[in-house]
Amino acid sequence: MRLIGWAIALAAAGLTPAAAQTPASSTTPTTAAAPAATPPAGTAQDATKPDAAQPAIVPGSVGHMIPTPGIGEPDGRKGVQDQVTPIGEEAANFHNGPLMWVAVIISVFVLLLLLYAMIRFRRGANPTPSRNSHNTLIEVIWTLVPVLILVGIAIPSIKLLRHQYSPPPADVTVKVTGHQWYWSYEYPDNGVTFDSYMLKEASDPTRQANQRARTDDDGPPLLAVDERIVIPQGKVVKFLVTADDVIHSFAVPAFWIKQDANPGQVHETWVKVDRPGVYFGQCSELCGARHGFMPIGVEVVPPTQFAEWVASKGGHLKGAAPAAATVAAAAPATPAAAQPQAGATTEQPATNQAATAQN
Ligand SMILES: [Cu+2]
Repeated sequence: MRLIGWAIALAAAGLTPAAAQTPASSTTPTTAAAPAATPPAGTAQDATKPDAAQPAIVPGSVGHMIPTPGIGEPDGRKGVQDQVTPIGEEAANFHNGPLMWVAVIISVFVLLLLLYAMIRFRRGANPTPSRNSHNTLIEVIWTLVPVLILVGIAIPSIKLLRHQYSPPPADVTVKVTGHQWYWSYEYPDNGVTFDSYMLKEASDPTRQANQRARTDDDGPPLLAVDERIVIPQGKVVKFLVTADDVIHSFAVPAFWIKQDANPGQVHETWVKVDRPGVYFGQCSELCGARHGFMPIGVEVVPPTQFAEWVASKGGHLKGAAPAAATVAAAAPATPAAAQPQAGATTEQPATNQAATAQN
């Protein structure tokens, strides 16, 4: 009984600071209402981001393009997803062509060799075993042939790596930060920043009242997100990948990218997608309890629509002056409209802390 008492006291002591910190670190009192302090267990999404305050979602509009089944998402087919980047096409062709054939031929050859040895040299047919132990010619062959096969594989592999790691100059840069358990994205040249959470099912008991439920227009279950990365079609997009807590991994199979997101390090990967559409990925590093619930949604749109999307997020095109003066002038006129957007970013650490404390 005394032990249980101690356990309860310790648990209370451990929980109190986190609960006390939440309101203290909230900077905007208007949005730091009761829900921020006590999000229900199992909720990773920002409780202070009421969907009602955001513009209504129009399926098919930029940022909410309807995915094409079988493109950029798993559809039950075996093998790698259809690739939509030059690197992805080169890698998939190499994998599905030469590599696969080398693997199949070696496997069949070794199997036949085994069967031959089992039958030809079985004990029944060889009452007096052979005492041979060396054959120089065969030994030279079985050393040399694998070396030649490996060199044959290495040459195109290194060429592919060179293409992968010598990207053309970037048109758009996106900084990707992994958190337990959501992603945040920043377009440093465009002044756009947002967080991206998985959309929960309507039937999910952990979904909060202010969280939009997933629909089929958003994408498949466990892959659909509330805010997608939007990138321009046919442009070189550089992803700077990092994390703020543990190791995550930023992976989108249709782009052939899988980049570890390490705290304190910035890794780089890039894509150039010519086909407009929606492409899904997931965190691919076992990063904690809700590792399976931090999907990635990327939407590729024509450059003109990308510019519209950037403007709709309050950003500006690369090289253009930030619209700070316009925002400052507009802010006093519409304080109610400006507040939730500012709150959404400043409130984030408080909510993370609370959500993490729940685990
Ligand atoms: Cu992760």
